[in-house]
Amino acid sequence: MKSVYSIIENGKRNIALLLDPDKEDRVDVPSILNQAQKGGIDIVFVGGSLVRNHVPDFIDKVKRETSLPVVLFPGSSTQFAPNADAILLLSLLSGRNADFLIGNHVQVAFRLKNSGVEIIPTGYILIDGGAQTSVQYMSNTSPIPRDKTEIIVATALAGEQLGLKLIYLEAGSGAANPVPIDVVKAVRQEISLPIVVGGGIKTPQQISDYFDAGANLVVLGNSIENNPDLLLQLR
Ligand code: 1GP
Repeated sequence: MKSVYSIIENGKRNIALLLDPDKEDRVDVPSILNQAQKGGIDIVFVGGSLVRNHVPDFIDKVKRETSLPVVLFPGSSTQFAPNADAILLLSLLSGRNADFLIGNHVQVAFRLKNSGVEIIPTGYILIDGGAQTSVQYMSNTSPIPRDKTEIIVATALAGEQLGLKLIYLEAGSGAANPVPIDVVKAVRQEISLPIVVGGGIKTPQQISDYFDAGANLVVLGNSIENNPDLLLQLR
């Protein structure tokens, strides 16, 4: 299998489907994955801010339904799963909470090394999406105000300078206001790393606007859970 990072780095218009293991009872995961596999989705992300269910079991179920790469997008080190194809090793750059910059990483470092899971060091930048998000509350950090473009760009640039491999611009799950297009453009102008955008994205037009602005990967969670037919419009 190609490395997940090379798919993100070389793909110009990739879409990831985010599945929350705790929503298994409410969402028809096999049918969504079946549809995703037919086209439109390139990568499956698995994770959530607070996960009750056993993540490795959920990943096993996902892998039975799809051959798409499965990437862990963890809310904390407790969600580590050695059967993922890759992990976004997130440093929450917008926050000032050491646990989410290095603490969780130390907790899981040996298990991660022994698992052989592909590691994608990711600068995770939370941008105000109009309401308090789970990430914000759980990480005890503040998002960057959405009109502070310079601070967002400087944060992404610092992530690149630290040697991270990916910048993730996040408005928060179900955000009323997704990441502004101009913010993506401004970050694109300043850094050369691949850019991921997620949070509150609902329409094919928004997705295409993000790609035009320079994003490499757009993440969809709630919009597909609530309306799986959206997958048909992504091909
Ligand atoms: C991924 O957290 C987001 O970055 C997912 O957000 O569920 O709103 O698509 P949505």
